Amino acid sequence: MTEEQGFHVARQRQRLTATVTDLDVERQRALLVGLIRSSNDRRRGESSLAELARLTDTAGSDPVTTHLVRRDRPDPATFLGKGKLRELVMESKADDIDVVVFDNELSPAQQRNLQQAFECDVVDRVALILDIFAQHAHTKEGMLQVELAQYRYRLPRLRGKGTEMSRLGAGINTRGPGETKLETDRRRILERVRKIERELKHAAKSRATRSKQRRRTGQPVVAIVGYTNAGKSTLFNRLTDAGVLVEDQLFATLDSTVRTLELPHGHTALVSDTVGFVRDLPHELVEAFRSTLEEVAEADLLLHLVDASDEDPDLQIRSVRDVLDEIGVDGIPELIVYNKIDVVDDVERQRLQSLHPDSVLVSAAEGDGIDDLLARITKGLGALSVDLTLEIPYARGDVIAEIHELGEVLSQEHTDTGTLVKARIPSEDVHQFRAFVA
Ligand SMILES: Nc1nc2c(ncn2[C@@H]2O[C@H](COP(=O)(O)OP(=O)(O)OP(=O)(O)O)[C@@H](O)[C@H]2O)c(=O)[nH]1
Ligand SMILES: [Mg+2]
Repeated sequence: MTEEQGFHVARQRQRLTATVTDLDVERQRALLVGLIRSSNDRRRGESSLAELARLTDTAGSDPVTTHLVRRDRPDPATFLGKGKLRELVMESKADDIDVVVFDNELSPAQQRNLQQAFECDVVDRVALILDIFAQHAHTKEGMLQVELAQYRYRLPRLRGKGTEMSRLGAGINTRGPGETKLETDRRRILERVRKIERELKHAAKSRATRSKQRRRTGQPVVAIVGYTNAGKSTLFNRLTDAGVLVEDQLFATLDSTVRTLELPHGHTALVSDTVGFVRDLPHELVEAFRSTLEEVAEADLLLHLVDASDEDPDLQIRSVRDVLDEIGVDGIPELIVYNKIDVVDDVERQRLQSLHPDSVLVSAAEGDGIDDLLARITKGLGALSVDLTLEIPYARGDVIAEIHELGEVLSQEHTDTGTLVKARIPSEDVHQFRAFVA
């Protein structure tokens, strides 16, 4: 080995050790706080805190203790009020806490005051979710969308941060736009925001072109939507052999993937897997991901996947519908699909089915109910028709006759090579004409 090679090996080894040590120190100890207005809200508050603990864990910190605080309304300055704050500060010192995570949204002033009192990082649910998105974004568009959401969230919080922002950190709320970037003045940041918005607009345009091209093939589009961790990617893989990432983590999927779905009797559709939703999904993220989410708005059928083993599946359904409303998804047929029925008993299965009599029960992991689901998708799409442009050779008068029989001819034009026909054809018959798509 030459001296230079030896140097490289040594350097690489050094780098590896550095990475392992970084991982060791990266897991921060977190104290979690949720606020409820009355004792009636206790169950909802507890389940929300349990979800906050999963989010904290996904973000790379250990939820050490959780506190549900009852208060008529948040204190404008400290959120918790003096007494409760003093108590929790003492507890955080005793437990060696590195970060305090609030389940409720904090105002910029509250966050600053709390940070001073706890003498450590204080973040809210929105910042936590933004952080997870920052860690999980892989495509250029995904990263830009997260960066934009982070700027929109942080801009009002920049005031008075000064030196605090310049220290290096490895925890929640320090990823994403580099701290040095955040130290530059608001004008520079706003310039960056505008640049990202332009780039995203550009990306949205090519996405629109792609989806138009797909549409021209006449295949109906099925979008899998649902709460995060419901098993959307598992179902997507089960339906298409796509091999997308499945993890027992929140927001494992951020970028949407589209594949062909083979249905019974030779029919096909396009199916897409996409980002999951969560209750109180930060508005900044919904805005930034609008163009990704708009693909859902163009689907012909929504498979709304619900984790049947969750303690409150109906809350998941409501949260997902709230986000769908926010992005303007309206009037698309929706099929409720309960997943993970392999871990649910008969009584619960019956309860769930009675809540939504038209629902389908499946286990994406085990394969139960998938045939039934495919049949229901076919039925759901059967009622639709699509507009296609077909080029039919002059020798195939039989095909023109078939189009008249099954669908509706919108216009036709004679060219050198054959008849160019614009036709409206029921989705279930489209496969017969695929060879003639112009
Ligand atoms: N028991 C059981 N577990 C399942 C089933 N389907 C998925 N899971 C598990 O649920 C977890 C989440 O699955 P994913 O497919 O990543 O869920 P997702 O909805 O795509 O999640 P995000 O992309 O993070 O929003 C994984 O640990 C899966 O193994 C199922 O039918 N039964
Ligand atoms: Mg996924």
